[in-house]
Amino acid sequence: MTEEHYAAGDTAEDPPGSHRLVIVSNRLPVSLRIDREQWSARRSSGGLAAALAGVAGRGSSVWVGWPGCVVPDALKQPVSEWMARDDLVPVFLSADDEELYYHGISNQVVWPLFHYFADKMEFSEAGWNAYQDVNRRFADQVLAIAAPGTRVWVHDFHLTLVPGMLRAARPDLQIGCFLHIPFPSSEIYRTLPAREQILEGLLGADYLGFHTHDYARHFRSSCLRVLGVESEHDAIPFEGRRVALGVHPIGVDVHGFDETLARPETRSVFTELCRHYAERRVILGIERLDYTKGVGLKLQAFERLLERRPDLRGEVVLLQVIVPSRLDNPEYAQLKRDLEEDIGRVNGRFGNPGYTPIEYLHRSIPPEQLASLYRLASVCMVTPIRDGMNLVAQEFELCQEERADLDDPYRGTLVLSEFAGAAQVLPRALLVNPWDIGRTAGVLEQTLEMTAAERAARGSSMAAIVRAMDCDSWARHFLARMDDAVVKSRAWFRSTRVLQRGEMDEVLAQYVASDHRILLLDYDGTLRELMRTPEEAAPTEEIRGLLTDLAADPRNQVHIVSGRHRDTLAEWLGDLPIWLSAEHGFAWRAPHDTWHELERRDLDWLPSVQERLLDVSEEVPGTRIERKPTALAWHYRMADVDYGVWRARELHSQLEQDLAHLPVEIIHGHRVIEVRAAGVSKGGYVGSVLDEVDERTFVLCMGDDRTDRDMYRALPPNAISVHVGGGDDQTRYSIPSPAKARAFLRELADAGRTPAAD
Ligand code: GDG
Repeated sequence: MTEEHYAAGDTAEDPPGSHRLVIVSNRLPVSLRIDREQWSARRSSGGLAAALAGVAGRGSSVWVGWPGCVVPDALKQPVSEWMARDDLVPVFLSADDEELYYHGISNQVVWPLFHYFADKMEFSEAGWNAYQDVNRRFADQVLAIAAPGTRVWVHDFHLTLVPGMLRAARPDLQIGCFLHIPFPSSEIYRTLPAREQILEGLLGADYLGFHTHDYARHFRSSCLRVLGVESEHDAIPFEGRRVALGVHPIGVDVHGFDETLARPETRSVFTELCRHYAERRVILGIERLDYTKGVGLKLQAFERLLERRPDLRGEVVLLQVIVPSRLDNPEYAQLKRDLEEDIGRVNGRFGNPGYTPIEYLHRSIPPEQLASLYRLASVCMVTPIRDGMNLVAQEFELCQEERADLDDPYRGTLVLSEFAGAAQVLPRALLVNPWDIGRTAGVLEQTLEMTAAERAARGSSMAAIVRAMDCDSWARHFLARMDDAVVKSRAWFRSTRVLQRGEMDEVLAQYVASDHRILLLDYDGTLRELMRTPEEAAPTEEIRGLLTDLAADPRNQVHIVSGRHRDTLAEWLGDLPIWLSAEHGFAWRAPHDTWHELERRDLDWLPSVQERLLDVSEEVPGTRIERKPTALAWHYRMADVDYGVWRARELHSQLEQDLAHLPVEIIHGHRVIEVRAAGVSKGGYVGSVLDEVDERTFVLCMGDDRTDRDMYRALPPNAISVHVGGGDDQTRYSIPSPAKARAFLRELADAGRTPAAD
């Protein structure tokens, strides 16, 4: 067994925050160009590069990413060396990688699905293999350079598997991950073929950041519905770690925009634009060519405005900039054609010599022009169908700031889709549902007629927000919260008492040294994962082999101590040389022997409770009753996860009240509520097994739910008790999952066989 089985996360001794930072994103902040044997690179400004400039101090951080083009083998080494001077570490992708990992999965599966365009998802096995492979290469590159305890910050949807890969290889790393796009509702998310892998990949992080609370909430509910992992509002316990969640709406490069606006070139561009549009009011649209951006709906709303208000024809212009993007994808090329057709239609209907209602640019514009247009526009229309944040909305408010003067008749307003993350940080924008064309047109009318005082009040408050939440403070806050999360996670990890390698070695030494060992093992949730139906949890060959090997050692007595019906245990495990205790200790048998029972109890209550539970199972789909000689169990593991928990809590408290006078005990276990005859418990069985043992006997007891606490209470002080899964502090140690519990037992079985044991 390897270290990771036990030591998931607590090995770095250095305090968080004192390490180099490794930034990992699909693209490096430079674009490389190769021309025969020559190469050149252009630094990207704005975006992530600007956000991280403050935290990624020179020499104290490195950036791992794709340089943006295929680099011939002969140039890889010199390019790497050349980039290393700027703390950049390239991950080289082939043309096939670009096609499959980047276009295939990132852009044609994750991007559409996470923006709620499930019908555009095009999943392929080949694409998924490439996505995993490229994520692995990014992770390997990080592993090659990260010193112990390094902080690693992974960005975005291209690299969702990287946190998990890093965690598996290096529990010491402090891993943060930020998703720049929305996280969709679990109803959408669960259509993704690789849904488990992506969640598990992201859950490799110590700290996971989203733009809005909604996205974090959707992530939690996907973890619950897809992985069955329950969470708190700010954290998800996963495989013995605590993955913290944070909400960090990204901001814009305030400093960069201030500088651009102050430049003389920008001022002259602005003056020229003012002169050109002196007679007209400009409604501005700036977006990358993408179906998520809702440009088609925006054009319709503008068309509706001109239909309704002939007086505005000739007076307002929609200036729409569409930045070329992904044009090698036929869908994007088609989108471009569709938009151009719409633009042609509107211009044909309402244009005149000297007046073109929609002015359209299909290209990127220089920063001076961008800032000047933001400053000039009377309205900025940002109406995406879905958008993680949308920086254009914030940039517009920032550049309008100097128009705070009430007398300025041009102070612009922001019309913003409620489906952009930006709507949550700019609540004083005029929020619209972009699908509602009529109302969006109405809001445009309203904004064109709004008083200067109202425009100024709305604008100033939003500009102040944008200034305060700039991208530099976003990065600093993220890292500061990530440091806190690592500290908390480590404290939590210690409190979970997850069995560490050193402790495991002590347990092994005691086991090997003992001539008499008693192993008391619960079955469901301990040896075997909880399955959707109780029947599906039949023992695997691995489990049967494990129990056989443990029982083969004459020094061992192996007991399965379960709440299951005796017939099930006999059918599944009756042929093995082990003891079986069924029905929570009511029935038991020695290896290959007949069953013994406790004295019959007062069971008059059984029929009425059964009726009661039957009523509830008829009402709650996916629940069922299991009848045992002295108990009744209501199982809800197949019910809807949320609804099942809700009804179970209600049932539990009602039964406690109504059955208080009867000789019963009510136990809420793992997705089961059990009503059983009082005085029957696993503790009674364990007590009788341990009646005559002395302190030299090695006693190991493993369980996973509350019914197992009765066993722990009956143990002698030197016994080794182990809780499997999260959330119980009644045992000496814990192990995160049944798979790891089996690995632990396998190590015992194998150690018992080594010559040292003889
Ligand atoms: C993803 C998420 C999230 C645009 N045209 C020109 C130009 N731009 C600049 C804008 C702005 C940026 O590009 C676009 O940012 P967005 O936020 O609108 O959108 P995505 O690129 O889709 O980004 C998004 C973002 O990540 C950050 O987390 O907000 O939701 O999808 O800064 O100014 N810049 C120049 N010329 C142009 O023509 N110079």
